[in-house]
Amino acid sequence: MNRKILALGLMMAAFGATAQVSLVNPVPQEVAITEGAALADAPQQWALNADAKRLGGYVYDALKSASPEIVDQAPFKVTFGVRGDKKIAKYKKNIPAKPEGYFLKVTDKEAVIAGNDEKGLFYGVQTLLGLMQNGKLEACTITDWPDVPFRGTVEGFYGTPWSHEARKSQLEFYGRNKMNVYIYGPKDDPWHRDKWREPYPEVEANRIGELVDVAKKNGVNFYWAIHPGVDIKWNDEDRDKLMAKLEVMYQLGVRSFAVFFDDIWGEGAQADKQAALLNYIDDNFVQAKKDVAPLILCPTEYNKGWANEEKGYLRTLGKNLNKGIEVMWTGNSVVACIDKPTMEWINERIQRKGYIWLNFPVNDFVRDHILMGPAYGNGLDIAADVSGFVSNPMEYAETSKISLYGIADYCWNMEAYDYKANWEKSIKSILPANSQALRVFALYNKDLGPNGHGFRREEGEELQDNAAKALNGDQFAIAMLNVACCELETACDILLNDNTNPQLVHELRPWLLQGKNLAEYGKAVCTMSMFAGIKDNRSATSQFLVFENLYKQARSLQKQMFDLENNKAMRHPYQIGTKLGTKVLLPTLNKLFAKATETYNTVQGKNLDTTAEYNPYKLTSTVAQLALLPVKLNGDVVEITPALEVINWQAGGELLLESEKPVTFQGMDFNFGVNNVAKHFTLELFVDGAWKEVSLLHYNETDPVIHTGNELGGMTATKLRITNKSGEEQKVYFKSFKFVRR
Ligand code: LOG
Repeated sequence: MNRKILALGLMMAAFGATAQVSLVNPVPQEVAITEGAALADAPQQWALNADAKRLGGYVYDALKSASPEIVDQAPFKVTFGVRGDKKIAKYKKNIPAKPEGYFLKVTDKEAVIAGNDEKGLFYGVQTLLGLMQNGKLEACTITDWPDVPFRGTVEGFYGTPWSHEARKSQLEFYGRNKMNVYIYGPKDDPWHRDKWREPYPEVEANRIGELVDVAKKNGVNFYWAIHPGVDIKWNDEDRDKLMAKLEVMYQLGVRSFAVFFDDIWGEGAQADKQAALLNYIDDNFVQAKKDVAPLILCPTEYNKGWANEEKGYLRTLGKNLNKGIEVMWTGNSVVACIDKPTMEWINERIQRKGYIWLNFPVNDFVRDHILMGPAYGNGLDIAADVSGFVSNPMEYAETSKISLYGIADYCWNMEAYDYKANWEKSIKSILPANSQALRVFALYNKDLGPNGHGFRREEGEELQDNAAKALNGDQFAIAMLNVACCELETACDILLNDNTNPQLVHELRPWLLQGKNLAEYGKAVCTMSMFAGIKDNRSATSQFLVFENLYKQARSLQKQMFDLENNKAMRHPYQIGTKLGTKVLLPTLNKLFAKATETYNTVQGKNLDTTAEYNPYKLTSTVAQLALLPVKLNGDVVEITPALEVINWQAGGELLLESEKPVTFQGMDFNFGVNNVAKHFTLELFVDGAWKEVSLLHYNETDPVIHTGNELGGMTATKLRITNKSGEEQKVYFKSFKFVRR
């Protein structure tokens, strides 16, 4: 076991859960609890003691805005400074010589915070505040520094960008949890991507200026990212436009920049051109200004799965890019945990340490799920192999904090990272007033469900045992599943009425309502399971809670869940569904439903329908990126979940959709995000044992939507396939696919 963890382990053993230091996030590197010193009430008043030059600036503000009153003669003295300051001169040797490091000493009479640099001092202040979270304080010394130099988030998802308020709240959260990077790059901010050449309108511009200020106050570097690759021309005109836009952003106060080339192909995707542009910005802007942070590049081949070794895109970047420029990396695939081998692989190619863009807890490819689980699975041994580590969160900013709390801890003190302990702490810190309810609810919102990236998370392990036994008819296990459903319902109701974190409740609301449906469904199914095989001796008139009524109730709840998923006001416009408990609870309940109904049918000689969740459609594809996309049913509309990245559809590659029963078609359209692409694909329906081609067309030259010819209406088939018949690879998006059945 590592020395640091051991030290912490002993300390925890001695002081149990009350150890004040266990409240601090991220877990500090080195902690010593002063022996024999008991817990004291945290002082209500502080006397500040520092060199004159420290009595101003963001660290001073952070100290002043903390709850203790600042009183000159207060008995509790807080001495603070940065290496070299007179007031902390005698602690010089205690300060770790590491960027952003600090030394903190707490006794019953005073606290000393000595930063290796100003940021270190800021983090020392955060630790002191963290230590006093529940009104107590105990004597200890802490020596602390971050493992990863750049830690934070990239607002880089598709979907509704975060609100201004949400961003400010994030920046404060990063400050408290010692994250120092926020990269602004929401895909659906027009001035980031589609209108990258144009300046922001005044209102938006002012907001960015304000965010820069809030970031500074919280020790966060605000990076603004530009995404020019969709339509950039590699000429002087576009280069100058890009430089002009950066200059406008500089005037707003931005001092850190990133350039993104993800999810594009063609002209914009050339490594040598990208490197030349980045170098130009570096030489003529970053170096010239002198107060601008090193540039960050998000490459087009940003994960190993997409790296084309023959064409050598990544090696060209590695060779050509100026040394100081950072290169982002999402790992072995778009959505992946990061490990040592992937770092070794990429670092060798880009000739620098990769800057991690972790696609978690982002849910833009599984918008029917909200993700409240822990951040786990990344190697605990990669601190020295990464130059930075940022997480791409969900459009649900407040809910994302649950996982981000873990990212902060992981990046700060990797080897000591305990994701389970961190998650428990996180839940408590995000909703202290109703943390138990939040915890219960979050248990059912961890996994992503089946998805195009095949990325899954643990969920429902605590139910596994009872779930298996319940399916074997164990009555106690069924009762325990029933208890779990009661708990879920109670948690949903409590949270729906929570007024301590309205933003969180607002984000969770569709899932809370669905959680209540799921819980009620579970209760009905568990009761059905109890009644299925027994004889009810009550007189007929007093029997209402009998199997068949419970069966009707369960059916009704299945429908209510479905209706809620398709409720226009509630569903995400882009991807249907509001799902939870999909890993263990819901599938177990569906199996129990079928089983209880079968038992009842056998015992009573009835013929009730036993299917719980029915999806008669199956998708398969020889195009790897399409093979895992879920198919969704919405009344008579059948949709394939969209993909967000560039699809490399190989020559002859096909997408096959099969139905259990023959389908009579009313209409169909799909969108591959490219004009005039219909001619490269064929659509065929399997009718009466043979494939029949259906014509494809665009209504006009500038509309990427592909429509089918009139002959489709009324055709009946059991399967359909779309094939790339062009003889060469087609690069397309998979923005939508749907058909309507009669
Ligand atoms: C995008 C990102 C998106 C994420 C997850 C990168 C570098 N780019 O497939 O904007 O949020 O995957 O869907 C991406 O990850 N493309």
